Amino acid sequence: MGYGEFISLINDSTDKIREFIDHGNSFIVFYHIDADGLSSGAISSVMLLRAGARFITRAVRSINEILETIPYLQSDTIALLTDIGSGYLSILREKFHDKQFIILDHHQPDGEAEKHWIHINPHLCDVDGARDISSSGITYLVSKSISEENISLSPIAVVGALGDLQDKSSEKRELGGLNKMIVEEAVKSGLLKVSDDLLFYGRSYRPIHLALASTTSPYIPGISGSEAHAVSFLNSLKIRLKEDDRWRVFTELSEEEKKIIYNGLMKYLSSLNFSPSIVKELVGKIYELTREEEWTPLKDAREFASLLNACGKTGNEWIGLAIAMGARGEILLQAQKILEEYKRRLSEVLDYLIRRENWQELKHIIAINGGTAIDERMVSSASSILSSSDLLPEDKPLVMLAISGDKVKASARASMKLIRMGLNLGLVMKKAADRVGGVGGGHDIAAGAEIPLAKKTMFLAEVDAIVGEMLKS
Ligand SMILES: [Mn+2]
Repeated sequence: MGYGEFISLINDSTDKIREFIDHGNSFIVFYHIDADGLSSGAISSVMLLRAGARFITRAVRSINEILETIPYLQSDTIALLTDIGSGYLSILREKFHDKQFIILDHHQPDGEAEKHWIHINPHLCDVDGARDISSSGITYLVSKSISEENISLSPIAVVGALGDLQDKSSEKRELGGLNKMIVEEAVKSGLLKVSDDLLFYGRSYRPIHLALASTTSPYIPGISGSEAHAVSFLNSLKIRLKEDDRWRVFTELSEEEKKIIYNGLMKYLSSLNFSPSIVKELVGKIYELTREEEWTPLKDAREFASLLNACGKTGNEWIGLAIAMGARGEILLQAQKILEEYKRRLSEVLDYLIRRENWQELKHIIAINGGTAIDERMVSSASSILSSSDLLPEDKPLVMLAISGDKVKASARASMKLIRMGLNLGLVMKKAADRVGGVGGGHDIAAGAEIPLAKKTMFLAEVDAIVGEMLKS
């Protein structure tokens, strides 16, 4: 079991997908609203478009939207699920066993697919779906297997993987596993450039202090989100912010100046009693899309991902989908506005969170009860950022809750240390949600759930108990 088997699984499905297309079946592409989901949706759409298939697309926040839509589809319509689906195989089988599904997903599978469905998931071949490949990577490999011209989509697969933070567990913020293979394909085709540097946000086009203030991965308390603090920090290091009348950008700094900033951040963090080691997360691989303009957030694959995420999480999925499919011009300007606004709101949420007003330390987990103060669609990004800060203990996973209507949205994150100790958050969220009449699942390191509001306290108690149980064994 491994990469070879997984690639065969993909190749074996190609003929069947091609048959559906040739046979005139139409498709509905469901895709999840985060960066990996939008990238997967875009790759599937371009693939179907190029193959001359009839299709429509539909962004979804949760499995419920899919369950509600399927009964209204025409009988010859194939449901193509990307970045969602594997975690809900039993529900899908129970309700729609005679429908035709194609599921391209890297979340931990729950049960098995029907024999006549196409289910492509790395976990089926013992490939690590949390780190080695994303849904956009899977969708890309399928699209390439359908037609070689789809190699042009390889950078979008890289964007999706970075959107899911699949570089996070490596020392040098580098994509590994099958992701690395896709990176190499993209580089060979002249579509991607990889280099080593400090990962500041907007490094090639934002004034240095803004680049520093906009960097949230890793999260630097006091500086991330605060322009004024970023300016005074850089001034204290005597870094020149301007060249004549023009703001300098990060890529213009000398190696010496970069070193001064790096060491300055370490000192700054220790002075606040934070671990200086999180600065190490600033050093890593830069993935640049060679065909994009220098001054746009599409140049840097991580920023491309945050732009897609911002579109997806603000009800502007179609803009994100269009950008990932290749639209530029006016649409890109709109997307950039959405991104700026989203970043502003996210930093407000983080400001609120780091005041620790609603933090609760249970026996085995840290619970943050965001109530209605946190937009339910920001929970996932906020918990990712918090988990890359030094604000959380390494030996307890984070579970963040936000209320939306009569439902609670939960998002959980764990450290690599906990994963090595045997924690599997996907399983934890699934079990705990099951016990309170909700749905949940995901990856070992990052997972989520949606549960009834009335069961909030019970849910946290269940999560706490299951985590304790899992770490004990
Ligand atoms: Mn994903």
